[in-house]
Amino acid sequence: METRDAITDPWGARTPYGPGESWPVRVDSHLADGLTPEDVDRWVPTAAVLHSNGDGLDLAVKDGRIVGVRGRADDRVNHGRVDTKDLYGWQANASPDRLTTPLVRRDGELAEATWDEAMSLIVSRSRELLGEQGPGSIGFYTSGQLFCEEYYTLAAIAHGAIGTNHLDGNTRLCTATAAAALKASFGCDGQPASYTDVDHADVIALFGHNVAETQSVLWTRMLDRLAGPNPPALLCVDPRETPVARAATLHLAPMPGTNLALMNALLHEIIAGDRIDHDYVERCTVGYDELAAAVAGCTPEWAEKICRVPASRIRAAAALLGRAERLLCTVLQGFYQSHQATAAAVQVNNITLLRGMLGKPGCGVLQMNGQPTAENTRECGADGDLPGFRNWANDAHVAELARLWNLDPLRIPHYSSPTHAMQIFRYAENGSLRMLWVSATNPAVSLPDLGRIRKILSQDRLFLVVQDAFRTETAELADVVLPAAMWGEKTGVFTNADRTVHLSGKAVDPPGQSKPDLDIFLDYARRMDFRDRDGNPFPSWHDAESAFEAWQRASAGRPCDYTGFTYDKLRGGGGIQWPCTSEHPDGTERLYTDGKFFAHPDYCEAYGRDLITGAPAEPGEYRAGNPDGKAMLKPAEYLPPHEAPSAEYPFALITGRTVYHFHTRTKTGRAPELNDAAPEVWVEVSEADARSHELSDGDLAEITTPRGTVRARVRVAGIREGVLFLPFHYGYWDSDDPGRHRAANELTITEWDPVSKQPLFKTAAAALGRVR
Ligand SMILES: Nc1nc2c(c(=O)[nH]1)N[C@H]1C(S)=C(S)[C@@H](COP(=O)(O)OP(=O)(O)OC[C@H]3O[C@@H](n4cnc5c(=O)[nH]c(N)nc54)[C@H](O)[C@@H]3O)O[C@H]1N2
Ligand SMILES: Nc1nc2c(c(=O)[nH]1)N[C@H]1C(S)=C(S)[C@@H](COP(=O)(O)OP(=O)(O)OC[C@H]3O[C@@H](n4cnc5c(=O)[nH]c(N)nc54)[C@H](O)[C@@H]3O)O[C@H]1N2
Ligand SMILES: [Mo]
Repeated sequence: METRDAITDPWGARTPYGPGESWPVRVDSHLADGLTPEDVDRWVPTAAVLHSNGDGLDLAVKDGRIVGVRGRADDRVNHGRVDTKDLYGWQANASPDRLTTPLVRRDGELAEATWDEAMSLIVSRSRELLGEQGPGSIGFYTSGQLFCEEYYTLAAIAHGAIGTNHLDGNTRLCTATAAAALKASFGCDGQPASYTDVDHADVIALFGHNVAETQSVLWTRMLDRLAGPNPPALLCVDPRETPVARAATLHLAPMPGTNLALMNALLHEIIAGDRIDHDYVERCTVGYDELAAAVAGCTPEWAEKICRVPASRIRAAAALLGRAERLLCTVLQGFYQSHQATAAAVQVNNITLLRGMLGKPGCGVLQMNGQPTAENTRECGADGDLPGFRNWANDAHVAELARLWNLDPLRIPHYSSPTHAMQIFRYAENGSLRMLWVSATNPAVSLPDLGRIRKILSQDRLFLVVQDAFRTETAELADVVLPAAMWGEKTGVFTNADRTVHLSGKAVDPPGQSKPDLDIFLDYARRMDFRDRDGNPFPSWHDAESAFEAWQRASAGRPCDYTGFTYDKLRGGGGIQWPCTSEHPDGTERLYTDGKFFAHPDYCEAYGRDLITGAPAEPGEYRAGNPDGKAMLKPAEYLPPHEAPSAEYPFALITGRTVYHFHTRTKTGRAPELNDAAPEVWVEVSEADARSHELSDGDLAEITTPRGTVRARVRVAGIREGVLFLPFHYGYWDSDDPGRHRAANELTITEWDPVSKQPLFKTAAAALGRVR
């Protein structure tokens, strides 16, 4: 039974509403063939895990199996709606090819093993390495898809018990720039705005964000505003004609990698037209003069030459932004996975600040997340930061963490910022990192330049542990594979892109011997016999709820304060936004409503980095520039991408997503409806480029960069001339021809934004040819 055909129409029927009204409820549901709601034994509350929107859902359970989903009508995020992937993706849980036992490599082959064998191998290798080479030889690469409790536990084990600085998440590929941009402007991570701002905004501007396909329920909220009275104007900045672009009032299609030039021109126009809230800027910010000086020469005509967007359209966009009374901006991968990612994302914050569009209904900025639990990776310090948005360069913050953990502060590495993922892989390549424990991510498909990644991960000298629910491309390269329980099979909390926290309940038992990631991490800690200063077992917690309570203590007094939550309060609720404390027991809709920021030198998460070079600022420098902890207006000068189109590689190659698939398809590829909707990789080519290359829809094309070649079927599509788009969802084995590579990341480059260290998935130069 299903309430709508979400494959042919991913967004469903309109329920129009006007500004300031409440978004109407529409409950979507899908149950396995032949079942009706009366057949369901139990409904178990959770939220969506195939994007960052945090849509509230109930899992239908019958005879101990998940048999469907239903949106929660009372959830603040989705008012009952369910994204296409979530309607069908739950089927992956019961897939017959789930991992059910640990595997260890024997004589070159992965073979079934007991938990005791697998864990003993990991423990003995860890002990050897700690004895011979020290904590810096061990690294952890985790995810944006585990639960809060699991990240906090992993952060405690890595930073506290082992004392390695090498812990990061795939959030580095995903929302590292969101965090970096928020730190740069507001002194701390934490999303200022709320999804309810869509209900009030009169202008919504989307920067490199294909929300229609990637947070489809948030898009239905926008579509419903567009269909109602007094709709908002929509500005879309994307080189492709996405569904967002097609619905937009104004669509700017800049050349990939030129976002910062465009942003500087928009700022130039807003300042030249004096569309500025001078009182707000004076009261709440520092840095105005520097910003104004930096963009003084950035006219629309200057930007037109770089972005290849007509100056008149840039002016029109600036007028939209400049005249908005309630302006909501969103930013995502079109900005984040680029060479000046943080610098460009910060300019969106600058527009918000100049216009005083913060902390009021309909106003604000969503530096979006992508993965369902990426927010928790960052909060809990599993992402190359310390737990609770603590500042590694502030000794008082490190001392506080040491008190919480009852460890010597010297045990927690803080001589430099925690190692970012791209550097962790470099250390593995160089051989100084000898053990890498990968949880809930599939780097053999998702990291750039896969030829290099495969080489690194298959080295004999690297002991690779992979903890996943499936035998992924990465698991194939592992020394030990640990079978993990997934969403629906374990309990924990997670937080979406607008700070909404949900409790996700255990609906069914995990298959075979697979276990929750939390249990695996704690089992490792017990076997390693980690102890705190008083000789007690560390971490001191033992299950999800006690881990959550430990995390609550760590969050106390920090921006992401969870002390007002309990599991009971979250159970079956409609989602609550942090900070949630005894003073704000119902959570907090918007941050910075009083014009005060988390940016005071004693409190801030980071002292900032140079937006061009990424060099970290000294504490004294930060204090001198921002003694009162105001928001910071930071300019940056545009620089062209390193790998620009050339005679040999004339196209700009970008990569991204489709509405039907999630990442490397370990889940959506196992749901028949989703797999059938997009079973094979394709390449989007503009009409003019298709013509000049004698390509038509459905032809097999070859896309080549200096790193490799991929074959894909042509889709003639609305995309800028000179630009190619490949979805990155397809792993590197093609079932018809196992020798043929088809993963977009065969083509991408080993380079990253200097500030956030987020790799560049959206700038490479490529050649296009027809396969004859
Ligand atoms: N269906 C689906 N939804 C998802 C996911 C998924 O895999 N599938 N993944 C989730 C995750 S983890 C993430 S991070 C988000 C990502 O969500 P999005 O960021 O919305 O998705 P992408 O397709 O990566 O990129 C967005 C757009 O950036 C544009 N773009 C490329 N280069 C440039 C550029 O130089 N400038 C500008 N302005 N735009 C550019 C692309 O054309 C693309 O339409 O989606 C989340 N939701
Ligand atoms: N070319 C290109 N590359 C990209 C991007 C792009 O736009 N273009 N986007 C980047 C972005 S934004 C992201 S977020 C990454 C995503 O890249 P990945 O994180 O590599 O992608 P996933 O397929 O989501 O991998 C998650 C893995 O975790 C497993 N898993 C799911 N739940 C659990 C669990 O509870 N426990 C455990 N242990 N395992 C679990 C899944 O089976 C899956 O193998 O890709 C990045 N790579
Ligand atoms: Mo992501």
